Amino acid sequence: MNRLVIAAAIASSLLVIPGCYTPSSEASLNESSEVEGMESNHADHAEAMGDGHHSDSHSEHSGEGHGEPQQATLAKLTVPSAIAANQPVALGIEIQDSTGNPVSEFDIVHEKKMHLIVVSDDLQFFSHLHPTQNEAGQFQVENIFPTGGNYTLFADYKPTGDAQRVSALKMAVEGNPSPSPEMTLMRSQTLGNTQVGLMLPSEEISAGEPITVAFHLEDTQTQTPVTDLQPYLGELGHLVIVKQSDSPTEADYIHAHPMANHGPGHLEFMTQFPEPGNYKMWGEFNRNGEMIAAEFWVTVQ
Ligand SMILES: [Cu+2]
Repeated sequence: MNRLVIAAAIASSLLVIPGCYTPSSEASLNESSEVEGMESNHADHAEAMGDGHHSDSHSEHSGEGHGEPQQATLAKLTVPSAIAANQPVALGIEIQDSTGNPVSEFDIVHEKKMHLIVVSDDLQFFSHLHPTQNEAGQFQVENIFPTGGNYTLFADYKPTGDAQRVSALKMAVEGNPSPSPEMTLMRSQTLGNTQVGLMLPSEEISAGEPITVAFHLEDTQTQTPVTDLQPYLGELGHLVIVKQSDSPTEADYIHAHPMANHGPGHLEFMTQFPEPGNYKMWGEFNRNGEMIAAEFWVTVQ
């Protein structure tokens, strides 16, 4: 228990107010801030306890909720002690306040109380989950991890009366990851009957510069823009971006939503990349009930 209190105290000292970037009231952008000169990752606190492993993470204000109180929270991940690839794994996430008490009241954001983005640390695997709360207030969900290796879980949540935040949690799956394919800068991807094209203002992207990331979706049969996009979690699309690193942190995670509709099959997101590096982007769309997640790499100078 002592250790948790210490971790929470560290978290509150790390909780910085980022420069929020909200291009319009219709486009909300939850962007992680940078924690300059400080290690923002507490995943090395992971430990084995009794029936399973626990991993703690402090939270980072994710860019919404101006003027609201800023309480530090701690996310605590509980997973089985041995995790094998290719089988369902029960994940438990408890949010605690700075005194170690569970937080159980959350606001619904984009139709859910918690959004959980799971990526392998080589960014080959991506999954977007919605854990449900049990009676004790803990969030629970199952996931299948396709290969061994290290994974990062970004829990995105908003305690009632407080700011929205992101906590990065760490876990390992037995075995080794498959070799990563080469990073490609392909700008078109075909998923089922949908061709997704990515449009950037330029391939020369500078860190910290607001840019428009556009996706154009065409039906492969008719070669015309798709007209059957349905809202998914209250938006016509979601853009999740994670910076490539040995072990991504909250500061490496960006979640953006599209700006006002720009015509059939065309979606535009405003975002910015906090630092130079390679980033993987997943554009999520709902074509008449069929979920599409198109993935692209970008290099930022
Ligand atoms: Cu979600």
